[in-house]
Amino acid sequence: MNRNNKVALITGITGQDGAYLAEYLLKLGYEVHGIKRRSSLFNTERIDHLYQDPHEKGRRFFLHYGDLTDSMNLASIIREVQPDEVYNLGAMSHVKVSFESPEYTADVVGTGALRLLEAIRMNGLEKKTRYYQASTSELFGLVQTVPQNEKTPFYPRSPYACAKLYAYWITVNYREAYGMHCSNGILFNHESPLRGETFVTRKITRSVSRIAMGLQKRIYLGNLSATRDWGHAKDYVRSMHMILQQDRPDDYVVATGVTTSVRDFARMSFDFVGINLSFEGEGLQETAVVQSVDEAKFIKTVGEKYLPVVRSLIGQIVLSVDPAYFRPTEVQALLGDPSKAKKVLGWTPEYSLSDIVEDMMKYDIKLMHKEAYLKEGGYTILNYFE
Ligand code: NDP
Ligand code: GDR
Repeated sequence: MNRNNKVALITGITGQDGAYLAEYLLKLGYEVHGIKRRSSLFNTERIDHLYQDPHEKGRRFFLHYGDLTDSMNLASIIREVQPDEVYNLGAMSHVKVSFESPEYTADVVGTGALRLLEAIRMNGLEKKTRYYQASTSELFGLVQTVPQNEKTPFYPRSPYACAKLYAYWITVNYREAYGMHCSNGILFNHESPLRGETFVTRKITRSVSRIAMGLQKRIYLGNLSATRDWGHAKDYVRSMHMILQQDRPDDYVVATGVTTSVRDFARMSFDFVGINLSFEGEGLQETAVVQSVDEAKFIKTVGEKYLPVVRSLIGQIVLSVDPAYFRPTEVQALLGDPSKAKKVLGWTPEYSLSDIVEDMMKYDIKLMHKEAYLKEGGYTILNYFE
């Protein structure tokens, strides 16, 4: 290993943020180590472009098998890597799923943070290693003030958020008890083409692209009135790095200061391809019907070939509400106040919400062109059992 560079260890490196952060740190000259879980299928698609052949000289990217539920494994990786910076991004990160797997979520998200902090401490690295905890706007839950900043009281609304609450406080506690450089980034929702397919923004941009090409008829969503402060993951991983470069460890809200409803995110995504929607009805009966099509915009973004598809959508319902996607307790509205991050870190987001929609829609349209092409060529997903 080349020890002239700073060394970072990232848990959750195969996820959205892990992939962007790894790429960012490698560009800064870091040696980057990541922990990936063993899985029966490949799970490194987001970081395959960073892979370096183990036989190459000057290699700066390393993956280790591991899991946040396994303290011995974490301790031995920390001992081997001797990281200058640890970014704890690993998590069972889906809020709705956490209601179905609450104990596992608590173990990975809550106790997982403790295991990692202890692994640093027990290896005698508490003065060397800086620790970043991926905290979340979900901590604000049933919001007590608008907008939310570092002083806003927490009120978690899901097993996921309760587990993140423990992780937040154990990070603060290790800072105060052992003088460790431990910080929380309280990041509001951030999205990108690498966002997991079951989070609402990516579900929408994928579905809109599929509907525009006749691959899907309708999208079913849950609470359309929920509002989120959405930023771009690329902007947000920069803030993680900035937080660990401060002389003093601290906690920061990272947000854009703009909030938008799920309904409006869907409207913007359809609008990107020239499909104008009108929302009708209320609550579980709410639907979105295609009102008109801007054909020039559609041709520019999707292609002339699919004009017959989009023309046939006029007057059709393309979005409905399905109660299956509602949560037992919901976080209805989030709006962050990033003043401290702006002032102390000098962080500002570069992407607006329409830039994010554009980035995600362009990516998903390309992806669905591939799917449509394969379908037209008579190819379907390979079936092992044929
Ligand atoms: P993803 O869901 O995309 O990635 C989660 C990562 O954690 C994946 O690499 C996953 O591995 C890994 N992971 C899951 N379980 C374990 C485990 N038991 N042991 C080790 N690793 C595990 O999340 P994001 O990239 O979006 O988010 C990164 C972090 O930031 C998470 O902690 C999330 O809770 C938090 N966060 C995210 C926000 C967002 O808007 N994206 C906002 C605020 C906080 P695998 O690929 O194998 O599943
Ligand atoms: P969130 O993100 O719960 O904020 O957590 P998600 O995209 O799942 O939900 C955002 C809002 O959209 C509503 N919604 C739907 N959500 C999903 N997933 N699917 C649907 O069909 C749907 N319809 C409406 C939800 O009810 C919610 O109000 C994300 C995760 O990345 C967390 O790990 C992170 O901590 C927070 O963001 C900040």
